[in-house]
Parts: sequence; C-alpha cells; structure tokens
Amino acid sequence: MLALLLQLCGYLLGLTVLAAFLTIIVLLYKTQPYPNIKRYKDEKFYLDPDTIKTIAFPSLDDPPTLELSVIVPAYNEQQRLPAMLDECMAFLAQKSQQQPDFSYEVIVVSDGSSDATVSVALKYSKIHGADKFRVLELVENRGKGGAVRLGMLSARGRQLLFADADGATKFADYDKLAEALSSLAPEWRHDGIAIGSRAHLEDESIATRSFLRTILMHGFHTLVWIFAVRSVRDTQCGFKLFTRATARKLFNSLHVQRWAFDVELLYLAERLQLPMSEVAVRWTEIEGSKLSPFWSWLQMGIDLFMIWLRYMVGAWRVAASQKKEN
Ligand SMILES: Nc1nc2c(ncn2[C@@H]2O[C@H](COP(=O)(O)OP(=O)(O)O)[C@@H](O)[C@H]2O)c(=O)[nH]1
Ligand SMILES: [Mg+2]
Repeated sequence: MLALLLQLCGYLLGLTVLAAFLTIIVLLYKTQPYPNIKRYKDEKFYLDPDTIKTIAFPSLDDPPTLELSVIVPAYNEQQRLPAMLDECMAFLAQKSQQQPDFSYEVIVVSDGSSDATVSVALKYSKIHGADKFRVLELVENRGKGGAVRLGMLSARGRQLLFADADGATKFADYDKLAEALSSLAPEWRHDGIAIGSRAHLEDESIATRSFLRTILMHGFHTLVWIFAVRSVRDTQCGFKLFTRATARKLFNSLHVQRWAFDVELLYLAERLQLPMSEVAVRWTEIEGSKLSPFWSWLQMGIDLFMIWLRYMVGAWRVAASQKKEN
C-alpha cells in the first residue's frame, strides 16, 4: 500500500516537473522578449482645436522642450475628469506665474473610451491651447499601463508625471515629488523616479475598508514582495514622476498593459538599479473605481507571478540597447 502511494507521488512529481519544463519551453519560444508597441496611425496625432488641424505628436526620443509633462490615463472618465483637470490646470498655471521658466503640458489619454471623455478633454484643449493641453485618443482600449505608456512616448517634458483621472491625489503634492526627484536626479539625463505613496495611510484605510479588501491588500503586498518589488511599500499609487532618461528606459521596456504595469516598471527599475524615492502624498478615495475587488486582484496576482516567471526564464528581457540620449 505504502509502496503504491510512494509510486503515485513519484509519478505526480514527475508530471509536475515535466509540466513546469514544458511551460518554460513554451514561454521561451512563444514570447517576444521585447514589447511590441502597437500604435495605430490615428493615434499618432492630436487635434489643435484652434486651427482644426491634426498635428503629429513628438517622440520621447526627441530632446525635451519643456519642464513637466502630465499624463492622465482616462477610461470612460467623463464624470470624474473635470474636477481633476480643473485642480491640475489651476495648480500648473499658478506655478508658472510664480516661476516663469516653469513650462508644462497635460496629455489626456482616452483609453478607447465609449463615453464623452474625449469631448470633455478637448474642451480643455480649446480653453488652454494645444501647446499646454493635448488629447491622445486611443482607438482601442489597452489598459492603464498601455495608455500611460503611449502618453509618455508622446511627451515633451524633462520630467514626466502620470496622474489618475479621478483626482485621488492632491495635485499640489507634485511639488514634493519634484523636490525628491531633483535631489535624486538634478538633470533630465540622469535616472530617477519619485513614487507617490499611500503607505502612511495604511492604518487609516484598514479602519474604513471591508475585511475582504484588507485581506486582499495584504495578500497583494506579500505577492509583490515575493515576486517583484522589495524596496517600495506602495507600488500602486497613480502618481509617479520620472526623469526623461528613466521614462525612455522603462516605457520602452514595459510589457504589461493592465493594472500590474506599475509593478513591472518598479521591478525593472530595481533591476536597472535606478534611484527611487517614495514620497507620502495626500489621497482621497474617489467613488467610481472600476477595479472589482476580487477579480482584478486575482488577475493582478497571476500577472505578478507571470512577470517574475517570464523574466526568470529569460522570455522577457530588458530592452538593453537604449538609444543615444539627445
Ligand atoms: N478601469 C480602467 N481604468 C483605466 C483603463 N485605462 C486607463 N484607466 C485609468 O486608470 C486610472 C485608475 O483607475 P481607477 O478606476 O480610479 O482605479 P483605482 O483608483 O486604482 O481603483 C484612471 O485614471 C482610469 O481612467 C482601463 O482600461 N480600465
Ligand atoms: Mg482611483
């Protein structure tokens, strides 16, 4: 009886090893090591509402021509977007009045929205002008990571920030991120990331969250720690600031287009040993999140494991040959 049981265990072990081996072979041969960044022709242009002309976006590979680019990924955000944009544009206008050499642009990336997100955003472009405010309309939904990436690849700033469309972060906290970034990287050619963080709010959020969400949150943090990122406490905050040099490296190497993209970015940053600093930001939970607690977290868990596995076996690689910096 015992011998039979042992034999069965042996078979099972053998099968598991074989399955793992086959998975690795399939991953190695079926996965492209570098991301294939898809961008349709219509997605290469923005509309200038004054002249009603479409103009080609510049490239992240070009030299920078202004101080800050703000990328706002927006998927069906007609309701939540105006409050965020009002706060952001008022802050930036005031800042550039106080510091005349502070120049900026905002790029709203509609991620294949089916509501009025694009027309809401275009109104801001009309009011502020297409030099300060551009709309990138993706014809197909990519997921937050894909939308942020295409916005970054179209931006002109020496520093590039991405910020969620719901205005959950107080936009004025950009100043804190900028201060942290300039002490890590005084110039845009240097590497650095300032990461908005809600880690200091964890105890408070546990008090207001349901038990299930708290368990999922801890489970997620543990998975992130095991599989990907160890030096950052809050990987998911939608408020991160990069130097142009770092944005070039990371967004050209990014594979994940869905929610786990932040984790891949920070995983890459750790591997490339880029300087990072986590900065506490003010945060308000805004109604209308489209993340369903259970399924999105399950999907993120799987994505995390797959990020780890693909880089481990070499199916994904870091885009090593970086273009010459202008
Ligand atoms: N749900 C969702 N949000 C997206 C997508 N692409 C971009 N986003 C943007 O990602 C940001 C974060 O979304 P939100 O629903 O507030 O998620 P949460 O704050 O992490 O719970 C918002 O700016 C969304 O508009 C997408 O495909 N789905
Ligand atoms: Mg949100």
